Amino acid sequence: MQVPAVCPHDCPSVCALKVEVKDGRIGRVRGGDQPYTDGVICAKVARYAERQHHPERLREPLLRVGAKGEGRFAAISWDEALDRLAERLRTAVDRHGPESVWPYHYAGTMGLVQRAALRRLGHLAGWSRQRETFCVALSDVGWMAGVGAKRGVDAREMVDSELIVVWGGNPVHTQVNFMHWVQKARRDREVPLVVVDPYRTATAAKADLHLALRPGTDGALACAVMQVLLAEGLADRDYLAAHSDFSPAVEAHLMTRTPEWAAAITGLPATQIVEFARLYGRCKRSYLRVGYGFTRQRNGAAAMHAVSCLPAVSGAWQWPGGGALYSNGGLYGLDTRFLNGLDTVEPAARRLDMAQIGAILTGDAQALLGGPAVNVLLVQNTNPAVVAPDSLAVRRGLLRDDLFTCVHEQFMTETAKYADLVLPATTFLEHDDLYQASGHTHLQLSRACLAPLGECRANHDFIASLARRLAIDHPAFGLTAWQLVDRLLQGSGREGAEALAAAGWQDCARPFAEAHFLTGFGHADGRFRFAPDWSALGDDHAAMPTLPDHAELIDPPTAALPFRLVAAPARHFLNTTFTETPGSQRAEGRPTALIAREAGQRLGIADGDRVRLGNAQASVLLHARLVDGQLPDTVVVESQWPNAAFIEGVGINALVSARPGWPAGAAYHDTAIRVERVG
Ligand SMILES: Nc1nc2c(c(=O)[nH]1)N[C@H]1C(S)=C(S)[C@@H](COP(=O)(O)OP(=O)(O)OC[C@H]3O[C@@H](n4cnc5c(=O)[nH]c(N)nc54)[C@H](O)[C@@H]3O)O[C@H]1N2
Ligand SMILES: Nc1nc2c(c(=O)[nH]1)N[C@H]1C(S)=C(S)[C@@H](COP(=O)(O)OP(=O)(O)OC[C@H]3O[C@@H](n4cnc5c(=O)[nH]c(N)nc54)[C@H](O)[C@@H]3O)O[C@H]1N2
Ligand code: SF4
Ligand SMILES: [Mo]
Repeated sequence: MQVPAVCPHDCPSVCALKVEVKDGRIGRVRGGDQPYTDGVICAKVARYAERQHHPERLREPLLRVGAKGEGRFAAISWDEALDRLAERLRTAVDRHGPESVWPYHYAGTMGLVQRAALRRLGHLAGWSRQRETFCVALSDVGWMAGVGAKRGVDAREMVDSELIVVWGGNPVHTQVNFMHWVQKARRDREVPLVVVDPYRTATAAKADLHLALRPGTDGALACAVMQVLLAEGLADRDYLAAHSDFSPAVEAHLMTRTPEWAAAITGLPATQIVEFARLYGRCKRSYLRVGYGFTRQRNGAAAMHAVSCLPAVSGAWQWPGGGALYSNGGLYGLDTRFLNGLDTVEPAARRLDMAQIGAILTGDAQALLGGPAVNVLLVQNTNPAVVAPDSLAVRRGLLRDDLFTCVHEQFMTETAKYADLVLPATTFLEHDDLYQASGHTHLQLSRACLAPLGECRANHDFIASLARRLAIDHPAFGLTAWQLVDRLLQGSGREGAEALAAAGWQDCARPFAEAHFLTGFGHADGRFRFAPDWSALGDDHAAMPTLPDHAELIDPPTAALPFRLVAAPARHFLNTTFTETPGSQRAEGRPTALIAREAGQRLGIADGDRVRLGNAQASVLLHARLVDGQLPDTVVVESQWPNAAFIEGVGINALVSARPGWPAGAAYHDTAIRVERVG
């Protein structure tokens, strides 16, 4: 039997799936018929049977019996687990106050109901809140600064585009359906593909033009492109006057940002910048796919704003196949207050920065915002021992004797290994949920097609039973996930769950004029902003450029740390999800530092040598591969491998500092390092 489902993982594609189900097991997973998915999915989810039926799936609650982090546990019942957890929570709240409990959650499943489970309870209990800084904190701010609304042009429009630009993202790895639509656009026509990325990614390898710039310099490149457009008559001045705040002051500023100026910052030849600018200016129907990667820099918000100015200068927004897409996250307009437990309370608790979990758990007063130490950490949907910056500090924190950690997981992740209590979680094939997408425009429902494995519980079910133990009352805890989906849809003025299930999906794409912002950008005056109001987006914005620019906020290379590290996503993992499946492990090989051939030769490094990457925070030992297509001072490690996969058990995020970009947000690809050959 083939049943429909939706991929729950944190990927812009949010694919519709068709899953073969027989006798309680799944076979091959294929792409569904939903128009954007169009039958195409990635290899790692096609072989989801490996993950779903993995012998190491967690099946029962586990209580730590060994030392912290040692990984020795004994099975206990759910009743005992919930009793112990509730008791520990009550003690923490009595002794240290509700803010000593930190619910810590991220994007293991993107399903709206299951993802919000821990947040829902945390808000109602008055526990510490979480500032969500792993992924979109910098990119959102940069996009909102100019465009003012979190949506963009439908990628399916690329069949009308004259030019496709992928800026600071690697969709061959991170969003395979986007490449499917690129291929459709290029099948019968010569549509050039330009990729802006510090290394020759699998996406860049397909490009007609690859701009391999220095990480953290995208603002400079964007400004120089605008300079050429303005200087060479390729700007659309009528469009600028009608739809933006463009002014003589903006123009005078941009005229100083010449290709030669940008060449010195980006490391790109000025001639290549001019070549790209002319191509962009001449192809009016240019589609700009803006990635997240280039915003994982301390100047990420400024860089995003500068790049988002391009289709306003060229006027590309007006044309079919023209404009830009960063995320459609703001398209769906769902009212999530009830879902998040925010309909009855206005939580006043402090908001801890999730990326600073290392500093927070090790007692840094500033990171704790002057409040109490964290005494109970409740983890769901995330693996901070690997994915968070400064991972050695995270590990030190998790080892604290006085900290009680409970992890709700599908697998014994490195975070779970440090826990006192590990609870087994269902997969998306075992629970119901509703999905919206950042990379397309469809709302989709997914229903359980398998019984929960062993004693696994869905996020919502576990949290609802914990709420009952804690006597925290809210109508959400009395509803099933399906009923919550129904309530969410109807509470947002839509038809209910049954209707959506019958339809298969709902396409929420806006009509052309609205999707292209011809009826107005997201600001009150309807105009795109070259001069952003940063004060509306964060505090202490003095370091932010008042006009599109390169901001010197990055971790700069020095004589001692002359290289810049990009810790980019791997193709066959999804963050750390799939690091447990044999197919993905085989396809990825081992943690590898991609070093520019020229630099490697200078340092006497050969393919397969062991190299040590280091900075003031840590050092990481792994194997090297010499590559072409990146600047000599760029080093790339595709990850996120478990820490244990590295030669000394110290993973790549040990090198990444938790110092945030402005106004908040982890800077995963912004790290100055040294490189040493170990042999
Ligand atoms: N296979 C796979 N798919 C994934 C993920 C995964 O880990 N693996 N992760 C998922 C998640 S959570 C997310 S948020 C998305 C992310 O998807 P993307 O938008 O692709 O963003 P990133 O993954 O952060 O980075 C991708 C690219 O950014 C480049 N980059 C880094 N710094 C710079 C810079 O300064 N300038 C420029 N121009 N480029 C830079 C990197 O070299 C890398 O090629 O993908 C999702 N999909
Ligand atoms: N070096 C480096 N580090 C990065 C990044 C990078 O590009 N480079 N990217 C960053 C980004 S963009 C992000 S979004 C974060 C992602 O960080 P995370 O959100 O932590 O992503 P994962 O590592 O995939 O961990 C998700 C966990 O949730 C579990 N899970 C899945 N479904 C469910 C469920 O239904 N219930 C429960 N209880 N658990 C479930 C999975 O088994 C998995 O262990 O990583 C960040 N870290
Ligand atoms: S991980 Fe992304 S590309 Fe793969 S099936 Fe899921 S949504 Fe689609
Ligand atoms: Mo992410």
